Amino acid sequence: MKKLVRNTFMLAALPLAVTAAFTGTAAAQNLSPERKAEMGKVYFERCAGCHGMLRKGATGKNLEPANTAKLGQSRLEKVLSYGTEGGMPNFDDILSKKDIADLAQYLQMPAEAPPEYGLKQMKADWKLIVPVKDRPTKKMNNVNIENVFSVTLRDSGEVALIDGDTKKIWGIVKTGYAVHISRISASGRYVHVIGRDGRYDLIDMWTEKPTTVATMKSGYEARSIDTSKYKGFEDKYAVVGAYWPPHYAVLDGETLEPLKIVSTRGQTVDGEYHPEPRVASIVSSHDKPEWVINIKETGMIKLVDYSDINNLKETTINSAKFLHDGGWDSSKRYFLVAANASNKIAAVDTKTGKLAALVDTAKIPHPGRGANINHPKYGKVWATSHLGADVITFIGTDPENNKQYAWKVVQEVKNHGANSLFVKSHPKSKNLWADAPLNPDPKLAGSVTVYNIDDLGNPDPKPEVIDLAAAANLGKTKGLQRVVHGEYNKNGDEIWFSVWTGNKTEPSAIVVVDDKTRKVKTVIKDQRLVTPTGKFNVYNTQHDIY
Ligand code: DHE
Repeated sequence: MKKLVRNTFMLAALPLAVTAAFTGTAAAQNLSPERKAEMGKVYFERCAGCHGMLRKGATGKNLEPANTAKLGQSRLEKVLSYGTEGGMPNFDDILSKKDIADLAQYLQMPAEAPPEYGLKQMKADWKLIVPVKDRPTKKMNNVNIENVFSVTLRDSGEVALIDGDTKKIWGIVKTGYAVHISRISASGRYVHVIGRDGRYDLIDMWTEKPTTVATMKSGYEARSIDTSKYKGFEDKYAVVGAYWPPHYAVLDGETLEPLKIVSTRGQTVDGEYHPEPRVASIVSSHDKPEWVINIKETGMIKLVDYSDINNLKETTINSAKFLHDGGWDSSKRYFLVAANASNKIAAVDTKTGKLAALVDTAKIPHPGRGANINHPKYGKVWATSHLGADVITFIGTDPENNKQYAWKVVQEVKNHGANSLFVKSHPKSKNLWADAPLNPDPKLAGSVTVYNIDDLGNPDPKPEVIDLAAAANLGKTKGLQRVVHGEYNKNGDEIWFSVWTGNKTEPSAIVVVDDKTRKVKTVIKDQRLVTPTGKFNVYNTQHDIY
């Protein structure tokens, strides 16, 4: 086993306790215990996010043996290799034929539950590296930190903090495996980052170089974090949502000391018990001491009042199953979240604490945080693109001034492909951008669509499709060059896209596009930029500008 641990590239990322669960006792069929453990790790890293640790399905289908056995070995191998139009990505560029065949076998075996993880263990794993009293009392660098981008270096387990003014890497910080998102403290001083493996790091930007001042472990798998942003609570608390075990934890915002865990297990909106209701997106209100916490499998949206964490109040709002990602409308009163495998967007009114609407959309909406624009015909709208359809959808968000359009799909325009993940705009921009990084067609995966917002009022708005992978000029790579996640700079006059090769041995890049001319301004290439994916501009993330 030791030899195996050294030889398998992903093993370091996964806690031993999870490894043990993957090597459990279920019938190993034709896989040796070592191979089964390896496939368990591939499943954890590549599949569990969409299909669940227990394989009960969410964004992806249910993969319990009753279903996978029906598909059979050969069909499973095809789906794993080439993906599907329903949003399942292809893996033939990153997994060998043998891995794909063995993973197909693994999927026909029963799933096993990883271990639990409670407050005692969480406290024991927490590390305060630099106590608050030993941190600088003023900013000790000349970097314009409001325009820094925290960039996920997915496969090296790091984030790069890039100076948005000079486009130079200010620092690279070791983190958990495949950091999913970065969020910024209310003060703008700290970057909070959460690894897919549940490791949570707090990075101080007042030091000469970005410095990790605290780290904790939120569970074995996680995707979401935020901080307390309401007046009087700035930087006081942080909250982290875990996929496994399914819970959220409230932490001290400046030290990450774990204070409280709340389980999310329970009934779905249909009244059925679910053992793995994972915490998807979390967002912090600016107008109340409240987090919006979206529970994927149950379809429940929790409004969690953090003003008295010993007597925590939760308002539970029924929406639709498979909640995933979302963002505020431009007024920051309504939170719009994709119930992605239900093909719906739920809009929550955080002022009244009630569901404002459940809006039917095209297949598998995937907004990231979405994009807020002033539509020439429909007024204030919020946009999402889709994993399962080649469209961008606009939903009216202004019930006060445009009641007839509020919470309705007012328009759908074409995206250059399905398998899109993110749309983006900025209040100062006239452009709306969308990617399609998980498209199996290399040309589509490497391109972005951009609409002029003023043109959206015309009967047949014409987008421009730009091949940014070609502009990055990385040459031929084995992995697909997926252009992913647009993020604006603080001024809203540049948009940055990652060119993600999905393979840590190959070069990747960040392409900086001039928003007005739509021409490439700079291509940031550096051998330290390993598989960049998400990018989070400090100012825009701190103030929820998108
Ligand atoms: Fe994400 C956001 C979950 C795959 C890049 N992703 C989110 C959020 C969730 C989520 C719940 C919202 C967090 C929030 O706002 O609090 N993502 C998942 C998955 O479960 C899934 C489908 C599969 C997995 O195994 O993780 C998945 N995500 C991916 C990727 O493969 C991406 C493209 C590359 C990567 O780095 O892993 C990816 N997800 C992102 C990014 C965001 C995100 C960049 C933040 C978008 C934003 O603008 O806020």
